[in-house]
Amino acid sequence: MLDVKKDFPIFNEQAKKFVYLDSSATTLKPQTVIDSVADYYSKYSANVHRSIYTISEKATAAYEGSRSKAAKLINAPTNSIVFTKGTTESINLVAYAWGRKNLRAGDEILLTEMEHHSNLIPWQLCAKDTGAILRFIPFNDDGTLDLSDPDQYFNSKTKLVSVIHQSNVFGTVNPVNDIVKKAHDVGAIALVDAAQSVPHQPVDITDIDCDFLAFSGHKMLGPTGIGVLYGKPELLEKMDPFLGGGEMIRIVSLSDSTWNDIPWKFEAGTPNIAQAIGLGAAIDYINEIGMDAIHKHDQELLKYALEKMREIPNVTVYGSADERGAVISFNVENIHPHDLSQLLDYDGIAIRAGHHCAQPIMKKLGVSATGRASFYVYNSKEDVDRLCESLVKTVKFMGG
Ligand code: 7TS
Repeated sequence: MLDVKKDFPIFNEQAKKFVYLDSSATTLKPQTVIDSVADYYSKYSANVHRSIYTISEKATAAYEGSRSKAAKLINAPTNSIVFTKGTTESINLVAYAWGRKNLRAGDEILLTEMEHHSNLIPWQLCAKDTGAILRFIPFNDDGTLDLSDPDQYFNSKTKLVSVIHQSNVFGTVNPVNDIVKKAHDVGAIALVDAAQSVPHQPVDITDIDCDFLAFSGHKMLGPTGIGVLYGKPELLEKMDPFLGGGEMIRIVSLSDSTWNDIPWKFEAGTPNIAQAIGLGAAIDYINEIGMDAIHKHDQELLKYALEKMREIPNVTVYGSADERGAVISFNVENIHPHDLSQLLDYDGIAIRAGHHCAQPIMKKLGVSATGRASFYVYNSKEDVDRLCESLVKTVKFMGG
């Protein structure tokens, strides 16, 4: 098991022993990431790509260095990495810059029933504007996708397939390689929402062969306000810009303009420089531990937690896919997850309670909300023990 709590200053700040189990929402930040952001602001806080003086060149080099690190992490060419605000903005970028241009009335957009709202609402808006039709691959009781009859979903009308790689509710790791292949077989393009997978397992875009892939820096130890859209360069080249403004142009006249090369064509205005630099430091930190070691650590914790939680009476765990990440959604009989979360907080344990931005999943499960514990590099088996002790106490308190 990894032992890296000492790298995360938040654990020193907390008065009582703090157990953080909400990494699917956002992760804690190691000192190296915090230092890299503070360093930029205190030592070279210039704008990027526009000035020829020392600290500006240093800022540009650090910003572009982070792009190379993000590219390497998913085995992509550097010019295929567009910096965005996060996964949500990455998907919206595709829905506006690719979707509005390429989708027509009657075309089908294929999603799954287990999407995060950020991979659902942009396509609802796009469907309204274009007349395209939304279709959904359903999920089974165990939280896996029902791909038993793929021809029902993949057909000549399918133009875009957009799927969540790892569910933020069930933890299920979906078979994205197969899904992308099926999309390509019917001539559709494929987007993978990798917000929950890139931080937790090796992801190689040459293996998945997706056309677009989106993830967020803050879910992988980096700052908020920075995310990535990977796009196949030939697709990015053909797309019009998403936002217009400074730096995304080449030549501007009063009536017309031409565009910068990719990826800068999609980065209008002053970007989130400090955040991008912080993401680079987060990737360095992850690489130092090693993604395989992170995945192994997560899996060991997940197995331990699942075994212990399933033994607690009156606790229902949702989802039981064979291949899954370290996130567990659950409910305790007769107690609302919000109340449960508050009771756990009295014991210094932070879980998420709510619909997890996946209301259609809640509806299908027949619940309004669930509790959710999610794990990352700084969690230990002791954290799981603390969660389970607190759950047992709560169940007893509720008369279970
Ligand atoms: N896609 C998935 C699979 C997610 O889990 C999230 C955030 C997003 C997209 C959106 O990412 P953002 O960085 O643009 O906000 N998921 C969660 C969660 O599970 N709890 O809080 C945020």
